Amino acid sequence: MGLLDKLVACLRLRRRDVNVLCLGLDNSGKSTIIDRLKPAGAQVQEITPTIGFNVEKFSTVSLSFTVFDMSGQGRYRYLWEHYYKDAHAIIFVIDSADKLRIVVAKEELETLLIHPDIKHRQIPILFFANKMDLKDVMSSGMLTQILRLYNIQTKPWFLCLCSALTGEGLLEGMEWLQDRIIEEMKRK
Ligand code: G3D
Repeated sequence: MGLLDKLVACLRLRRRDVNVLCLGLDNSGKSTIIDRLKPAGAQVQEITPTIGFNVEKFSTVSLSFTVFDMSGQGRYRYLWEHYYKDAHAIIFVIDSADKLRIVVAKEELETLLIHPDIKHRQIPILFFANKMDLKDVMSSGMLTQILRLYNIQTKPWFLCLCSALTGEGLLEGMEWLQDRIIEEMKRK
């Protein structure tokens, strides 16, 4: 048990359980990101492509995350919507180097945003613009334009540049997401 865990136990604070959906096209880096977010000992060396979905669990001081790593392969994307209702937050991963399929990512995002279980909720969406370690990636301005993120006015969202390979940006994004989830819980 780490120091913070002991402190939480001493203060008898209970971590709140939250469900987070990790969405995005196949090959965008969802599994690699989730693997990076897990405690060091739990990291797996070989990451197999997600068939259907995987479930991963990890905790921070105040939240206990269950992350649904949803397969981005076209034939499995229909599964996503079954998990919208119980989700407290969404992580949408973008391959910032994939200029060909960014339009497909935009269409998937649009479908997500108009879904009845998402449309009227203030569910936070963290966009991880992944693979920033590569050359010739799309900038945050470009991604905001192409994905029309400025049209998302009823939900808190954040476009976070990151690299699952180096770990850069992941913590910043997760801190933002955690704060929004806690804010939303307090609001209810
Ligand atoms: P998915 O779960 O969204 O399908 P994966 O994607 O996590 O399986 O990653 C797909 C490929 O992208 C993997 O390469 C992985 O190593 C690579 N990748 C993930 N994140 C990054 C990143 O930030 N930078 C770079 N350069 N590559 C990344 P392979 O070769 O195993 O297919």
